[in-house]
Amino acid sequence: MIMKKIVLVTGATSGFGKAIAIKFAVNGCKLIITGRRNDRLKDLKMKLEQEYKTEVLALCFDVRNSAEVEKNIHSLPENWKVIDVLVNNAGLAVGMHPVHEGILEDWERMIDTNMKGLLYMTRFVAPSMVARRKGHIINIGSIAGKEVYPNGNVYCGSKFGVDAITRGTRIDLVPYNIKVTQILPGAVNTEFSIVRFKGDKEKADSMYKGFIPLTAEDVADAVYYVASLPDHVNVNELILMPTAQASSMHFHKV
Ligand code: NDP
Ligand code: 8X3
Repeated sequence: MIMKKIVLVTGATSGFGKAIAIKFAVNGCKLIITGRRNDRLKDLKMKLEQEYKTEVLALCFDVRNSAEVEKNIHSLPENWKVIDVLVNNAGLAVGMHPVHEGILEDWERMIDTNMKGLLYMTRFVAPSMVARRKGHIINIGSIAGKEVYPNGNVYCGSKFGVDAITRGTRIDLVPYNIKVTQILPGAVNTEFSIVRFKGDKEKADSMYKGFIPLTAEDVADAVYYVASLPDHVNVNELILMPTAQASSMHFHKV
């Protein structure tokens, strides 16, 4: 079924965001793709336009900068202003230390990106949805937003924050017919762990040894599923795990 919607995906330069953009493009949507790495945005825009014959607007900005978020959303061209689906995906984990050894700069990056960035995007996109009484906000949380694990302290805190913000957003926007969904994946092998371990690819790869993690495409399928339901149906939250992962800390590894 062709879905004629305008979908904005943050963090589309890698991992889930890129897979989500492709999934919606394949299904006929117009895409607004965002991220900080402009070369990757340009490559993805070209791919989506050429392979899937869809229209794409690429916006390069940092979600942590509220002025940049406001400027980019408020200066959208007329034919891109009606955002039907906002996917708040941009996010990261940086560092993995016990709290007494935590690196303050890492904490700021996680909290500013995962919580404040998501809030800024919502703050500037939602008013047009409210005015139209229509729209869908899909936040990418994590199993780390339901269960804490050793040395996950601040990342988990930021995702518990996403969980609370998502629930609060749903309550605030229910009078305006706006759907609010949280997708909470378990382990997915993207650039996530490379960022977490600051470029140590060996350490990143070791996280996914001995079991089959989810792929970014599995997450994109779930996001597309919740976005394609009838107008009167909303998925509040969807926890998506590898079959070999029972909880944040319980893996069946062979
Ligand atoms: P990736 O590292 O592959 O992608 C992260 C994306 O976020 C990139 O496109 C990056 O773009 C963007 N991003 C990061 N910081 C900023 C910023 N300040 N401004 C704008 N964009 C930013 O990771 P994943 O695809 O795996 O992660 C996507 C989301 O899923 C994150 O919120 C993560 O917490 C969550 N998640 C990941 C899981 C996993 O196991 N991989 C499991 C559960 C949830 P750029 O660098 O170009 O700005
Ligand atoms: C990413 C999954 O378990 O590494 O959100 O925190 S986990």
